[in-house]
This record gives sequence, C-alpha cells and structure tokens, in this order.
Amino acid sequence: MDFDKIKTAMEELDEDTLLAEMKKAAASNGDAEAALEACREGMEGVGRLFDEGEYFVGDLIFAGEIMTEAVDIIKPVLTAGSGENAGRLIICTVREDLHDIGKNIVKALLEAGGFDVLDLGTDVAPETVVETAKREGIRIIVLSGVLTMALESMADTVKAFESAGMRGDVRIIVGGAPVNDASGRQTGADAWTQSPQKTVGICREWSREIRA
Ligand code: B12
Repeated sequence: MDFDKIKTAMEELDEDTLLAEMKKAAASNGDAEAALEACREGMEGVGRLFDEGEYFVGDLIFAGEIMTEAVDIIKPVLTAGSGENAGRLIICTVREDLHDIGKNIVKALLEAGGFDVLDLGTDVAPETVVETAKREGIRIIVLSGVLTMALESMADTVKAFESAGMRGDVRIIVGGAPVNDASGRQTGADAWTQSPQKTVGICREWSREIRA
C-alpha cells in the first residue's frame, strides 16, 4: 500500500490512480485503515486548495464522490473481521450538515466491530433521531458533523432527548472535524472523539453495560 500515492491522488482528484491504489490496498489486507487515513489526509489538501481558491465547489463534490468510491472499495476488508453481534445503534450527520464521508467511515468501522447500524443519513433533525430511537428501542446514538455549526445541532439533538424525557435511556457520542475536548463537552453528549476506532471501543463498552 502506497500511502503517499493515495494521499496525492486524492488531493489531485486523480480518480483512476486513487481507485487502482485502493484496490491494491484492499487486496493486501491489513492496510485498510492506513489507506483510509491516506484518503482523509488527501481530503485535507482538497480543503486547503478550496480555501486558496484553486478548487471550487464542483471540485469538492467530485472529491466527495471519489472518496466515497474509495471507501466502498476498502469496506469489505474492514467488515471482514466482524464476528460477535454488538447490538443496534443509530448514526447520522446532524441537522444542516450534508457531509457524510466521515460518517460513512465511522459506520463501516462500527459494522466491522459487530454493530447493526441504522443510518439516518445527513441533515437529520433532532426530533427524527429521538423518534427513531424511541420507535426502534435503540439506546446508542452516534452523531457526526463537519461544519462548525454542526456543534449546535449536536447540542440540540442532546436537548431533544432531554425534552422527550429520554436522556437517561440513551448514550450519545459526537465526533467529526469541529469536535475537540472543549466543544465536545459543550454539546452535552456522553462522549466525544475524533477517532472512528475509539468510537467502536466506546460503543462496545456501552453495549455491554446496557445489556448487563
Ligand atoms: C468534500 C467536502 C464537501 C462535499 C461533501 C460531500 C459528502 N458527500 O460528504 C460537498 C461539496 C457537498 C461540501 C459542501 C459544503 N462544504 Co464542504 N468540504 C468538503 C471537504 C473538502 C472534505 C470533507 C471530508 O469529507 N473530509 C474527509 C473525511 C473523512 O473527514 P471528516 O468528515 O472530517 O471525518 C473524519 C473525522 O472528522 C472523523 N469523524 C467524522 N464524523 C465522525 C463521527 C464520529 C462519532 C467520530 C468519532 C468521528 C467522526 O472521522 C473521519 C475519519 O477520520 C472539507 C475540507 C476538509 N479539509 O475537511 C470541506 C469543508 C468541510 N466544507 C466546508 C464548507 C464551507 C462547505 C459548504 C458550505 C460550501 C459551499 N460554499 O456551499 C457546503 C455545505 C453544505 C452543507 N450544508 O453541509 C468547510 C467547512 C467550514 C466550517 N468549519 O464550517 C470546509 C472545511 C472547507 C473549507 N476549508 O472551507 N463539502
């Protein structure tokens, strides 16, 4: 697996090279997570070039499309190891945020970790999350957001559980680009992290506690 080649291909929007390298990474097993990280770092370059006026929104859309294809190639390798059933959880990108590549990576890793993931998609209203959790009896909620204003939607989602009298019934984890120790705490969630891998560990621990 050639980390720099993947990162550069992502940054330069070189679809053919990116997908060819991802197929190699998928075939060589064990390199899947590093390949995803290379894509993510390439995406940072895309964001920088957008900031510098070199790329436009159309380029961001294309970047999103090829990254999704890249994640799809590597997904079966991530999912291959799943054994034990860890239970159900809800994942979504919060209200007014349409970014879903990070969410899809977290989802793929949760599925690989044995979770049955109910994905509500993007731009999901707090009430929808609450109603779904209630209807389906799901007690673990994973919220993703990439825009700075997603932090507010995350906090609103936590509050919606409070208003519904269900806050004590669910565990909520938030993550994504604007989430750090301070901002994560302010959302009122039970946990926060940047790391999809840590999310799997935290959710597995919650799942064991809930079932105990
Ligand atoms: C691709 C992209 C788009 C695509 C999204 C396609 C898609 N299907 O997602 C499109 C074109 C739709 C888009 C639209 C917009 N975008 Co945009 N976009 C990006 C870009 C280039 C990459 C984002 C990305 O996918 N990164 C790769 C993934 C893997 O990273 P990630 O999402 O951060 O996820 C990782 C972690 O954060 C974490 N994670 C994510 N979720 C979760 C959840 C949990 C629980 C955990 C633990 C971890 C976790 O794990 C992931 C893997 O490590 C970024 C720039 C950048 N460098 O990030 C701008 C960026 C996010 N966009 C930005 C903006 C401003 C916009 C628009 C407003 C542009 C416009 N003028 O129209 C719209 C907003 C639309 C909306 N309402 O959401 C800004 C956000 C500024 C801000 N801080 O609020 C950025 C930073 C660009 C910039 N520098 O200005 N965008």
